Amino acid sequence: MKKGFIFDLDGVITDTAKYHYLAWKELARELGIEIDEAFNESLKGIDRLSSLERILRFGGQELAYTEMEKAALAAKKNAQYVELLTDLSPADLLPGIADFLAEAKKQQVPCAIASASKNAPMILEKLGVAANFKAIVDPATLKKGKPDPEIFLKAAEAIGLAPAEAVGFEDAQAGVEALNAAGIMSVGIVRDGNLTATTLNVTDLREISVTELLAY
Ligand code: B16
Ligand code: MG
Repeated sequence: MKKGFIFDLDGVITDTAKYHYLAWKELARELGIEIDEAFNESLKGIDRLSSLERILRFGGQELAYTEMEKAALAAKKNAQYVELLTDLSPADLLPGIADFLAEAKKQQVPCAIASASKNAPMILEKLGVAANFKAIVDPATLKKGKPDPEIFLKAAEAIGLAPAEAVGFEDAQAGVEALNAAGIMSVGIVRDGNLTATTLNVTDLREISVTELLAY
């Protein structure tokens, strides 16, 4: 029997990956690096600075910038990303999320957010679902990002659950690996592409109910 849910944010609750992509693409272009959507897939679930480092490596520029310069480049990308989120609203929740969260609340099932995004609290406010989460793990407190299990273990602990009592939702392979390493059941949200090593995959949360998942 499961007792609570842990959600990734980007690609599970809302689709902000397209805005991350636009902001990274513009920054990369300024640095003389061209990235495409296929490359962008490898950035999903990866924290901001690590994403920048992957882009620099991809462009053969991994040694071109100091730590301070990299921090400034990451901040520049984030300013552009945040601007692209100006009009984010409850209409941007992915299909099935609003009903699923409402049902979890009705059944008093605790929910947590385990996102690599430092913008998560602001995004959840704009989406109108911040009050549905009992805990949001602060990614600034993590020693390691996904695929390390730390973020999901902290999320389970924050809602008072053992890993085996939680269900995690992820859209990125790095996140699925983190869930598996944490010993938390994984539900893959798969729209395009594929996720492997999940307990089950769905296109969106209209395909599975709170009650069905709690019975696992
Ligand atoms: P920020 P998730 C991740 O969110 C994104 O998938 C990833 O592309 C992004 O770089 C990362 O958050 C950090 O986001 O720059 O807003 O702190 O999928 O873990 O919810
Ligand atoms: Mg994600």
